[in-house]
Parts: sequence; C-alpha cells; structure tokens
Amino acid sequence: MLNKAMEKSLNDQINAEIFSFYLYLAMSTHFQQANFGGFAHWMRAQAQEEMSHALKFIDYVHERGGAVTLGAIEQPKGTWPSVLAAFADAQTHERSITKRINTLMDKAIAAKDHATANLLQWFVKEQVEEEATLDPIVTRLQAIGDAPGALYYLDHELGKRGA
Ligand code: OFO
Repeated sequence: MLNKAMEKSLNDQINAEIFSFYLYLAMSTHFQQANFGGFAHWMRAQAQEEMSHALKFIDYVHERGGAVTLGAIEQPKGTWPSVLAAFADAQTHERSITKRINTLMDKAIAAKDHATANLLQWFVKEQVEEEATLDPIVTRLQAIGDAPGALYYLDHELGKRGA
C-alpha cells in the first residue's frame, strides 16, 4: 500500500507527464503548421512516449492500491519563434523532469518505499536517454542557425524517428 504522501507525489507526476504530452503535442502541431513535417513527426512520437509515461505511473498507483486523481493540465505555449527555440524549450523541460524524478526518488528512499524506488529507477534511466537525445539536436540547431538547407535536412532526418 502506498503511503498518502507518496500517492500525492505520484499523482503530481502523472499531471507532469500529461503536461509533457501536451507540450510536445503543441510543438508537433506548431511544426506541422510551419511545414516542418519531420519535426512534427518527431514531436508527436515524443508526445506519445510521454503519455506512456503517464500510464506507467497510473498503472503503478493502481497496482499499489492507491487512487489516481486527474487534475487540470496547464496550457502549453502554442508557437515558437524558431525551431531552435522549440527544441531548447524541450531540453529545458526534460531537465526539469529529471529534477522531479530525482526528488521523487529521494522521497521513496526516505520512506523506505523500495517498490516505488524500483519503478523510479526505470525513469532515472529514461531521463538519461531523453536528455542524451535532445542535447545533440539542440547543439546542431545552434550550429545551423537560419540556414534553410541544413534545417530541412535535419527535418528530414528527424522525420525518420520510430515510435
Ligand atoms: Fe520526457 O520524460 Fe516523461 O516527462
């Protein structure tokens, strides 16, 4: 059985994961409207991954006999002034999610909640991957600047992302 404080923290994280879904969906629609089909595809795949994170936490809370309470989701931004600005926002967002996961892990360890710590271990590893995926994209976009050829090449490349 989850303790109440942990149940609340996990519910907050479910909200954060759904916000992540919403943020990347907003970026995807923004790119689609800007005719960057590859970036739009990449962001949609990212959004789907975020929803799977939310569902993983939801399933876990239920498995532990806890209650899921779905709250309001903050409205994400709708437009970005450049491709770099959107991916830099994604990078900043992932770094903030990493901090959240680390804080959750600290709480699970302090509460001697080994099961939750075990679940969070998966997310610790996932955050390493998420940051490692975004960092080089942001670095490339910084190098590309406004060069349209290179931008469309990267758009094409990111459009090949699998699920
Ligand atoms: Fe982007 O990893 Fe979940 O939020």
